[in-house]
Amino acid sequence: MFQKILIANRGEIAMRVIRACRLLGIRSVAIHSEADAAALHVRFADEAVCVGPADASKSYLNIPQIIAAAEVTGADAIHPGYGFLSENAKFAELCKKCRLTFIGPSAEAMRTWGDKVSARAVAKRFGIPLLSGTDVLKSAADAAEQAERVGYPVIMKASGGGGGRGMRIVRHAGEVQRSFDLATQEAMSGFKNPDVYLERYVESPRHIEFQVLADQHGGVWTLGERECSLQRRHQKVMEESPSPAMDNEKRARMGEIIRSAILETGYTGLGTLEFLMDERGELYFMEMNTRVQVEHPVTEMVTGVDLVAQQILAAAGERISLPDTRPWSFRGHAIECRVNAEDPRTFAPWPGLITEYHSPGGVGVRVDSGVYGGFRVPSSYDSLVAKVIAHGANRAEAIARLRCALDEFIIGGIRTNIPLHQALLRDPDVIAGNISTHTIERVVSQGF
Ligand code: MV4
Repeated sequence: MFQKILIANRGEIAMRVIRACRLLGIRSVAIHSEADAAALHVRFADEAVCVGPADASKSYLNIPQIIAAAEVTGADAIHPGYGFLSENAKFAELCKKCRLTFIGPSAEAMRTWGDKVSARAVAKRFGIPLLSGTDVLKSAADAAEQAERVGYPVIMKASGGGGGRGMRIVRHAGEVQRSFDLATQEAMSGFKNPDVYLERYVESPRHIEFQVLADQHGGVWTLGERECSLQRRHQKVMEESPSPAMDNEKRARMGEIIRSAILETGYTGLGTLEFLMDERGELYFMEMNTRVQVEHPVTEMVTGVDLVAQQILAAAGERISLPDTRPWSFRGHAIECRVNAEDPRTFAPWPGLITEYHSPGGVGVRVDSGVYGGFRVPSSYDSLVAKVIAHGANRAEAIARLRCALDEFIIGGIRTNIPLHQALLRDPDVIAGNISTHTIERVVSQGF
């Protein structure tokens, strides 16, 4: 078992990992930038090392400094959290060379699943449903021919992209040449990989993702799904589990397909397979995230599994044992609100000093926070300051508890998007579970 883990991250997820370390009796090392010297994760970890200036490329992404910090503190593993270095296969490889365990899948698995054309090929081999689409496009002429076969509209995506970056909708044959050239250029400059592919475009999809956990002894668990359709510009705002659009039959069928794919590819650790659901309710695989996700708590609430603790145990080579995790054993409903330091109407970041802070409580309420009263939210990083998660016996109870929790949450001195969350939870369509990727836009335009 690990004696000491270095956490290569900041904010609420660094706090979440420190909590799991404490629970497991593992010492923790925080790293931080000069802008984060007074951050909560620095105060809560057993040790802390400053790795560079505010600019993330010189601190939280500074690989030599981070490896050196692990060596001087005698850490035996590195937890990357999400974002930053969490999906960097080169970093995972370097950790291994330095005899540090990277808490995540192997570098090879990160490459296989991180490249979207390669992930599509794996999904196809194991019978995970895919939209009609292509391999890497060889030329604009190839793209035109394939688009005819798939049928317009199609969407061109960068193989090295992800999370909505590097995508281009193509509605007519006349747009193919220009789209192919631009997509290829953007893929090259954005992801250092010019490869693009295309697939059928779904106009109004839901985003539904499945959580998996695998140990190094052939144990694989699928822990249900999360509904993440409430997003703005590919930034998720509110997530829930289970999805109002799923049932146990579907859940068990998808879970079994995913379980066998994960088992047979030898994938280990936590992972999330992201799907689109089309207007007819069919699910199609999009991409896999090979890390812990921001929205993991909603899965923890309905399954009762401590995902981060299990992720650490799996990386240490422990045999995982969980109670019954078949869909019929999941309990109730959980919803998460991402509380951001931003203007609730314009979405402009709103960093600054938090002058007053009171976090909510109550039955079924959980707050994962990275801030405190007196902390100055830096402008250099993403604007997430806390997550409020409510669990209930059913969706209506989760919503009721979440509303109360949001009303209690006092964050003074900065603007936050709490009013947007309150408006969303008053919206009849949100209350009915009729949500799509256009819901936030509509609620904002209606004013609140
Ligand atoms: C799509 C799509 C429509 N058709 N693929 C955005 C995130 C990335 N992982 C996949 N994304 C999309 N892929 C096809 N074939 C629409 C989106 C999309 C989207 C998906 C889920 C939630 C919000 C979205 C917002 C814009 C576009």
